[in-house]
Amino acid sequence: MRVSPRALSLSRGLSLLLGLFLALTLTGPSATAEATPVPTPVPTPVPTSADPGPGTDYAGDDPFTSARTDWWRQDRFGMFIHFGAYSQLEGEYTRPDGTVCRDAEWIKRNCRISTSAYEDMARGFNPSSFDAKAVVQAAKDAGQRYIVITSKHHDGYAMWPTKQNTWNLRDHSSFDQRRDILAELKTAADAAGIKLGFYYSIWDWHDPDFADPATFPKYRERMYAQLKELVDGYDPALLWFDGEWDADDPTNNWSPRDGEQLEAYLRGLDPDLVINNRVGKRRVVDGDYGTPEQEIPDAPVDGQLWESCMTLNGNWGFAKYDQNWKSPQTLTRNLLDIAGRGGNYLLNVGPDKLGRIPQPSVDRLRDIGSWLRTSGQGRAVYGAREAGLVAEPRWGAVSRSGDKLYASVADWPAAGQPLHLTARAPFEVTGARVLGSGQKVAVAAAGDGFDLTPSGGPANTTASVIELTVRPSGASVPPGRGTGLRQEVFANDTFTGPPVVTRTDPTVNHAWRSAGSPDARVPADRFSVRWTGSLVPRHSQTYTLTTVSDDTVRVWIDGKLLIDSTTPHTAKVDKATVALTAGKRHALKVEYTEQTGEAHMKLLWSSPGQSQQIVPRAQLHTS
Ligand code: H79
Repeated sequence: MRVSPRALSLSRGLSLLLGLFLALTLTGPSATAEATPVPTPVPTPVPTSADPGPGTDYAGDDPFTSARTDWWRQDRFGMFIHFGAYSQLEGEYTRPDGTVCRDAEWIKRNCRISTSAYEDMARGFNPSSFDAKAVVQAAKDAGQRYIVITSKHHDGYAMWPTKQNTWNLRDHSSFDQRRDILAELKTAADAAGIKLGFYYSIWDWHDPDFADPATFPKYRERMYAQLKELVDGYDPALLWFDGEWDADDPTNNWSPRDGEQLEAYLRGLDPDLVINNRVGKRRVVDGDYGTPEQEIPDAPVDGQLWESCMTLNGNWGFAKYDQNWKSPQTLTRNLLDIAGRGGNYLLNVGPDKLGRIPQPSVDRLRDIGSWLRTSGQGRAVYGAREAGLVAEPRWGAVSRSGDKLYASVADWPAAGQPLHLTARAPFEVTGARVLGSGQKVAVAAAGDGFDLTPSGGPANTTASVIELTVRPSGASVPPGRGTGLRQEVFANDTFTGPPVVTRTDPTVNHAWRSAGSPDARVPADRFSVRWTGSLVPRHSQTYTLTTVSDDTVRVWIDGKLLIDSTTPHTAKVDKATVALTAGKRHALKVEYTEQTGEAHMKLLWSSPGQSQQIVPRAQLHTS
């Protein structure tokens, strides 16, 4: 079954413009023209000497607030699927001498299986029981709202009928050649209203051209062509890169520059794509979001959206020996902790060699979904964000959605004992109830916040949700009518002489990266930028100002130097807190310098009542 190319959308106009721009600027005279040693080479324009040059700014919309990432920020919970040629071994490789070596998706490398032996093994791969509807149903039952499946893992084996080589599920397997599991999954996911994304490993153990810098451009050409096949053929909502790290055997030379070009190429193909940070070098400036793996950050992450990917047992790919399953309670509480810190949870399943999700996985997913569906408890997750107004308690997790706080209580108190919440800004509580229970919750101001004292026992043994209706009590004003800051750009890194450019800059949100700069008249290296004007907050609260900069930054509020990060650095996050007054014009000055290498400068803010975001134009004034 084939998926028809994406329908025209409003964003296509922009896409076409950007595509044209990239075609003009990225395919220079040194573009690779050599034929590739693959069966059916498809000519694809590939940027090789991508130097868009001075005046280029790669910064897109702000992922924290953009319409593009909106679904991803609301959905919170996704299914990761690790499925590939390695699944055929189900985690165990019997060596010629009869000894057994165990691993999952890394089995080729970690068990030192020769390429020919691995290829022989893959010829028997026949996931005839792969049932896209059942997979999507398992995700639905779990309450997962997006799916990310491995289209190609480190072993290089493509799970769709790629035209770039024969190392794929159609051409190198025992599987029904008429079937295309990614297309089947796309159809089933669309029918269920679930977003579909593709994992794609940059590191490739199979492609002979990967490791040698002299042949890498040929690999990259095939990689770009494969990604174009995926984007054009299956219209994924998201691309999840991996294998961007420095490594040997085979040597991985993936560079920030490679990431810069790939991200630009993909956004040219489809400006709506959500892309993880491993498209580059996993830095705060790469892609749309950070990707902690097998861990949960202990607080909201500064400067970027984030998603924790984790396994249900101890492996990503199917491993028949691994029965080390996490409990449904742990998994659900992980989701609540993550939601309360403003992150997403991408929870993995590894189908067996026939393509079936293991029953222990299905059972656990259903348990999580059952919790989410019970008594509206899912409101603590979907569309919710970090609590902001309160500190994270020891007894559970707290998230916020509109005027509600959802306190998910893992450790229910003994009868008559209070649960304490520490307030990070003044607010009133106008209502409190336990979802799925008729009991009362007494709310009393206590110490640095509130005591909540429920009248009965827990509504749920995994976590009981106390829904609080809150009203921030500090002063606040409606959105402003600012137009941005006054920006002066200097063609030197010392703010010397008259600025080359003076203009109003709507937001401080720039990614000039390695070849770009603020203006065609400003070189890519050695420039400086000063922003001046004022900042008008909407709430009287303590704000956190956060900068993401490369190479240096200083920020003053009301003449006071708050961020002083003048030792030249690569992409770095700095932050400072400052009490601001609603509606007041606070003088703001930002000084940024770029010496050599990449150039980035973003200014974000957050407060107990305001999620992290690029300081919006409406709150910035030129004077
Ligand atoms: O796809 C799943 C894993 O197979 C993959 N990412 C998730 C989503 C993954 N690959 N590696 N890791 C996770 C862990 C990191 C391994 C490394 Fe290394 C050890 C990186 C650095 C030291 C291997 C040896 C790679 C470089 C040196």
